[in-house]
Amino acid sequence: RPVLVPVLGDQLTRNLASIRGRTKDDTVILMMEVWDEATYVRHHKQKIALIFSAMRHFAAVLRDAGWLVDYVRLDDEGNSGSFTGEVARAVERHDPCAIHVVEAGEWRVQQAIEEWPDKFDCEVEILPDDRFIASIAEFREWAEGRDTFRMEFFYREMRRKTGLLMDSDKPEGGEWNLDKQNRESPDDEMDPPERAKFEPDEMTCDVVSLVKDKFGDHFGSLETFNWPVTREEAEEAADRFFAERIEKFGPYQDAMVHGQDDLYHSMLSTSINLGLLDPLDLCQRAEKAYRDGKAPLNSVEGFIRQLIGWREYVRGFYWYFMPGLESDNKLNAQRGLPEFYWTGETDMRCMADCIRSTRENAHAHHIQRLMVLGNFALLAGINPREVQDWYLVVYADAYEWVELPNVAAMILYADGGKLASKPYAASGNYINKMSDYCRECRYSPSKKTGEDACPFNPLYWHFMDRHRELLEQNHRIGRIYSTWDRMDEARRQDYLDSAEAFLDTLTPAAKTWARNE
Ligand code: FAD
Ligand code: DLZ
Ligand code: SF4
Repeated sequence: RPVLVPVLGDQLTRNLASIRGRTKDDTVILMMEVWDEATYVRHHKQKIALIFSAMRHFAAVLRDAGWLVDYVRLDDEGNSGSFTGEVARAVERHDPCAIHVVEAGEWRVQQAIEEWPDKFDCEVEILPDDRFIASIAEFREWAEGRDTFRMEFFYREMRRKTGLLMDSDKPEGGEWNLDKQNRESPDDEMDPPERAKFEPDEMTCDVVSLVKDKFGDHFGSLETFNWPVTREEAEEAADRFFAERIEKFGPYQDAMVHGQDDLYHSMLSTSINLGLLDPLDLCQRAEKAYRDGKAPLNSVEGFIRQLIGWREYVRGFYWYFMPGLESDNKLNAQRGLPEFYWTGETDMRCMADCIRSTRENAHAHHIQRLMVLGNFALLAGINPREVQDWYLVVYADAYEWVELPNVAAMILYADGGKLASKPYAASGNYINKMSDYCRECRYSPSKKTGEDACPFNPLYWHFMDRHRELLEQNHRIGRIYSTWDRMDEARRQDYLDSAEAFLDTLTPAAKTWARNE
């Protein structure tokens, strides 16, 4: 009797704990395209196409290497539509002596897996996902007993654990975090080379047709699909990043330019999250670029911090605070998500460009997600559930374990400050400094109130005013209230009225954009 090894759509590596060490003659690998996963939110069309195509390519690689892969396609007859239903059918087919599965990335799926031992008449072993540097238990140990959970301290632990950028027990260059050097505004020096793009092959074209047929009314375009779908392609994308863009990754990390969607970012998150690339290996390659004199320390430290700092930290944070994180709403934000998040039809040039990139590429870079799209949702008081759904739908790299902490805790402060020491609230001034968006915007970032004022300006003060009780006590933001109090009453009222007038123009989106009824 074989061992059945279910491999989920974001576990696409031969180094997976459940595959590694197994022999081919007593193993059946099960991969499942299931309706439940494809529709629990109405994912961007490119996201579904990417996951199905990467799954099919991975299955082909395993088969070529001699593994027995039982692959269930979405439109196969009898497909039950769920992971548990498909494992049940596979148990019937193969009569396994055991099921070995790596823990799921997401709470929802893990809950289902934890029921398998009671459901199936064989041993079920759930293995830790050791593609992460810190295990869930390790994060828990670090977090227990703390009331604030700053990424910075966790990151230092990860630097020590991995030995990345260490000079014996000290950080390379003397400082742990060089973020201060990574805030250049866009300028004429910028000339980012194009990232590696991949023409869909026959297998991807088949999947694209399937997605058009079954999910044609989901958000986003498919025509622009060019993601890496195999390990080889993902490695090529990484090679190009290390050869051509890492040097300037750091300085321009927070810059935004209209119509330029990648800049110096790696664009590797989809491949890393699927399992096509190993994050530790990428960090070691980044460090090598620094040691070989090919990239400056601020770029390399910045890249490594995103991966062994932020990425590991949000994953630990997710599992530490689930369930519960998904329903936190400390700021009691109740407004519906505006329709323009789906259509891009807004005069706010920054928002329109970030939404265009999101629609065309199923991607927007970090500062667009944080300081444009996220900042707006925070200031306008959009309810966290709708914002969470939006981010989960629209990005090809979105899985709840990484999306939810970034949305609920980082941008919306819905957790009341467990993750961030203060809300990331900013007026139009920040976007004007870090981008070229404002130059041709119908609004003016220097106008504070009135119809032509950048909406971020009055919204900023409206936000500060309505959350005064909570935020005034925060030593990192509390001082802002002395500026507010120094304004005369009429000026303050002007800000509040302008914000209200703008908020009144927002049309809430139909909920059916994100979830099937
Ligand atoms: P780069 O800028 O090249 O960064 C390198 C890598 O660092 C990324 O590939 C990613 O793996 C990692 N990374 C960077 N920042 C973060 C972060 N804050 N959290 C976790 N990993 C990080 N990333 C996702 O992978 N999936 C998501 O669903 C997701 N949702 C986000 C939602 C919001 C509101 C915000 C502010 C950020 C979100 N991020 C998410 C993080 C980040 O925006 C993306 O990882 C990044 O834009 C991907 O592009 P890149 O590969 O070019 O990243
Ligand atoms: C996101 C996604 C989609 C759209 N479809 C599938 C699928 O049909 N089969 C599958 O194995 N995985 C899919 N995924 C990714 C899963 O949602 C992901 O593996 C879990 O979220 C991990 O907990
Ligand atoms: Fe965005 Fe305001 Fe600048 Fe327009 S003026 S692009 S709305 S920040």
